[in-house]
Amino acid sequence: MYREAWQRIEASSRIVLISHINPDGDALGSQLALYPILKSMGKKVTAVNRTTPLPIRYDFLPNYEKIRPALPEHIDLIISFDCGSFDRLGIEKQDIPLINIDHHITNTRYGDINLIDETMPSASSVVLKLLEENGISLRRDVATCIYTALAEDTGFFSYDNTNIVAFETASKLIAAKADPAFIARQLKERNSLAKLRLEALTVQKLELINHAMVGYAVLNLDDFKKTGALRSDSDACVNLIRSLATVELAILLIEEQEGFKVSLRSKTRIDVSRIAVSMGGGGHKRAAGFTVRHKNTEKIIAEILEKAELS
Ligand SMILES: [Mn+2]
Repeated sequence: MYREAWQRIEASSRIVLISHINPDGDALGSQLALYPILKSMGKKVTAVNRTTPLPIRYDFLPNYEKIRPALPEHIDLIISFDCGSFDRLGIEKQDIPLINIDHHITNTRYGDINLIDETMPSASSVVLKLLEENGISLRRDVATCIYTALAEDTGFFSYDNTNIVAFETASKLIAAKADPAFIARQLKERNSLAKLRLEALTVQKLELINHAMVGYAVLNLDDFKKTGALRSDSDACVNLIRSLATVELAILLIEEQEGFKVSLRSKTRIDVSRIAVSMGGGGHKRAAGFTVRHKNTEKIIAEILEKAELS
């Protein structure tokens, strides 16, 4: 499969690299890892993400500024990264071959070639395997992107997807001159005051139920206005809820125009990907999400508890 994917890349000249809407570090890092490599192969490459503005915290990634919000006119191959279902790319169905590079257990295999390995700690680890299997050597800019993606998806090597592959991958990337301390500083020590205020508000609004085993908070549109925080700042808020000693299941409801985006996190027992899939979303065992098109927050919480078999 890895060979076949590379042959397809070699045979194409106008290639789009696209990651999921509301991208995280794995989405952007995986996508940007391939950008300079395909460029150096003489391909016309466009990196696309439909979200504007992009989360600024990833602005240190090489070629971050090359990402465009729209597809170019002529394309012979699309490669998607870290995206469990086609709709999360935010584009219309295209009559163009697609390589789907991912590690979500819930991936719907929407590609013509699907490089999906759910044992991988990050989509970027699948990208590294693609490069290795095809004899492509690592360069520093590429290693920085792959490492950033890996560090983010493993919670800096702390979540339970932190397996031996994560450390083996990391050591290869550091050998290729990725700088772990630099990357950690970029991601962890450049918070905006607005983001810290959104976190404070999350703690203020936190509700604990089921003997404090479940923690949830609702962030309204107004909360983002009040704090000046960006939607991407809320990723940290759901992890903050999970960090409470008693919490096994953390739920964050983020208001959108027509409903809520729901983020789920668990510590050790509850498979939140299963809950998310049954609500039309997807993700991983310990981190998943879905969206709803109504604003009845009590109903949303009750449904989650029922699916988690906690009600
Ligand atoms: Mn990922």
